[in-house]
Amino acid sequence: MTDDKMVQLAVNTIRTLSIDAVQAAKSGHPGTPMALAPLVYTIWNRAMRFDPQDPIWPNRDRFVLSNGHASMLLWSILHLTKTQAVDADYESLGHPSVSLDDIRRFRQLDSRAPGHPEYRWVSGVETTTGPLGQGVATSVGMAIGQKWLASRYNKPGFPVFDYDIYAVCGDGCLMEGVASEAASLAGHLGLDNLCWIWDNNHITIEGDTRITFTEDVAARFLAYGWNVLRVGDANDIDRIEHALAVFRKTEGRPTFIVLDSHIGYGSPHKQDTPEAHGEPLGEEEIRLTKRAYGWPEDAQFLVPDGVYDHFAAGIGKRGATLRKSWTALFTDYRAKFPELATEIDLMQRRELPAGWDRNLPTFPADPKGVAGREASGKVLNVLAQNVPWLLGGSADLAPSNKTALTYEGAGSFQAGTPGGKNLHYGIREHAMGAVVNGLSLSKIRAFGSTFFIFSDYARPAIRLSALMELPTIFVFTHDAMSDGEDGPTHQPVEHLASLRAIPGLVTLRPGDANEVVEAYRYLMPLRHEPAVLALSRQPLPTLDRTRYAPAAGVAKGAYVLVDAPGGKPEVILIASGSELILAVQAHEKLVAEGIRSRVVSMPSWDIFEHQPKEYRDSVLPPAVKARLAIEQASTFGWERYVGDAGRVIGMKTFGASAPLKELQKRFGFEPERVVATAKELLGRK
Ligand SMILES: Cc1ncc(C[n+]2csc(CCOP(=O)(O)OP(=O)(O)O)c2C)c(N)n1
Ligand SMILES: [Mg+2]
Repeated sequence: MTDDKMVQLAVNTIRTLSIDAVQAAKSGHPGTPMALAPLVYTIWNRAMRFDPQDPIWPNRDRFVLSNGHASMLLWSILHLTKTQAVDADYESLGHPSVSLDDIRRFRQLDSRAPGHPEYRWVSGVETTTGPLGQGVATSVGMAIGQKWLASRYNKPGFPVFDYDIYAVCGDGCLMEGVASEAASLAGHLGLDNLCWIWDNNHITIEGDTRITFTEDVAARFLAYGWNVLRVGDANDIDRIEHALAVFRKTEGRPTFIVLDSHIGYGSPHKQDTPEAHGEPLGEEEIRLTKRAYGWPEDAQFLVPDGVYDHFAAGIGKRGATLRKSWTALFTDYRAKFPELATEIDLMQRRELPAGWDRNLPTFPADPKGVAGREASGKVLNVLAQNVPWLLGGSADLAPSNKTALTYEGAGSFQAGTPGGKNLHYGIREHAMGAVVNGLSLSKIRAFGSTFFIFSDYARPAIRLSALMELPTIFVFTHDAMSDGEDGPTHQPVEHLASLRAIPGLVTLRPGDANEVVEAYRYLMPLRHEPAVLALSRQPLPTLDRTRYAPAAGVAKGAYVLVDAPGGKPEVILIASGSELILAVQAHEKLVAEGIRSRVVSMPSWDIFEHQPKEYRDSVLPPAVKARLAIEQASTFGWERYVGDAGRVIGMKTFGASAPLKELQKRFGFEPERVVATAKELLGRK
């Protein structure tokens, strides 16, 4: 068989596996895999530096399928290249990541060929995609990550990190705002290790893109500062290969390849129609399409002789050679730069260096106190010096969020200074969320920051962090009504409830400066959970920990801060963040009146829920029904802790524009109201 014929056979294997899997599942997206099989073939078999034997080799090129609905492209290529499975501890499992049986069971429970690419579930998937635009935006984080890693770890003669990032996207991805934010940032940063390939097929679900998407996309990317290339025929493998080669030679700017394609390529009745996008072709159409490919019409899930060998001789051989020479290089590197090599090892396993928490501040008791954001800034500056690969920044609010790393040598990440640890995301919260994910996928400990209210603008990416089990960090300040005069557009209400509702996300709202320290101490060692910090803008009194329980209780999510004299509380006040001091003040008054009150500091529902029942019952004894929660946020969900007999002082409306003191009065966040409500609960006047 000539080489050309073999290539066609390999490409058509990707196509027909995709067609058959979607048909068997009676759901899925056949048209885009049919069109993009030659692209994926070319990237993987001709360009990518990836070893299927070791899909987590640190210097591998990354492949992102941002149009995640075309997941059969990934399942086909992972299967045909015999990419191996690894487990959550990064150990190789000795079997393929995606078997032919998984593909036969596409979209079925427990199959390693799920509906959309899922990081952690399928080895070889670099990031979870499906929400359009997220994949390409995340790829920008990966590209920033590679630049930073190269800057810190590469040494003359030791290009330990020199990988590239390829991301494929559709019309949908490029209509989404998150992709525009990310493309703008990538252009600004001149990320020449990043290549996006746009599947320009003019088709989305509702029809031709003439009805929605008529701008000059290429001109837009030129304006962003990208190098823009065009391949006019998605079946022209040589042209695709050439464009990819141009990308690798391009310096100082990212590359955008416009690839003109035909959705459902080869299907006599469905090519170029939206019907090819998201439904099985149907048995008769499949026969006709296979005939058009010169494929046996009745064969299903067929991998013809020679196809596996063809990939083994391409990406398999190239990848193995590259990885072996990298491993040898890294052995020499380890001998010459043992400390840096150890950092790389630790990072790969998401572990922390020894002494990561040394010099963390302790804040002395102080009635005037310290703002949550101030304490956070101090902690971040210590941690970033202890953990070289902790880096991040804000969406243009660093002076307010107090996230700037100000110590000598921290530096600013820019095109010319890729070793800087201060990232400037610009006013691009959604892309920031995705970039933080991309950095975390690169094993960097990354954080992003903005006002808590604008967490909404990053929420889809935060949700993906949790779904991917990434240890990202989001530092959100101005967590309640404290920026008073800015008014209700800037005052978060439902945000805590909405973030607490994301499975696996740890949301923390510390009540004083020492709780901020303990919050970081808790979240830093996390390896598989993202964390959100909700921090105050205004100073919060620093509690006297000789009178009150130690702030280390934060690690349990909630703890008894101060109890009724002699224990046996009759009423429990539960508070987080800025309302903790309110609970303490009310408690003192109640105790002075002979009422046995207890204050529970509850910075994190999520962490508390993971404690054993005995602990939870010791903090919130089931017998004590008089419970009052106080939080400057939506009351939504607090019933679970205060119960039917309890009450919540919280927000049922939006806030208002006024000085904080007046807002506290208007919305009832005053000790007198807490005292009165507690007494009501106890039936006392
Ligand atoms: C954020 C988001 N919105 C909507 C969808 C639903 N959706 C999936 S594919 C698709 C159309 C995408 O069109 P295009 O990217 O051109 O893909 P093609 O059909 O060309 O493969 C839509 C609307 C989604 N997955 N993510
Ligand atoms: Mg399209």
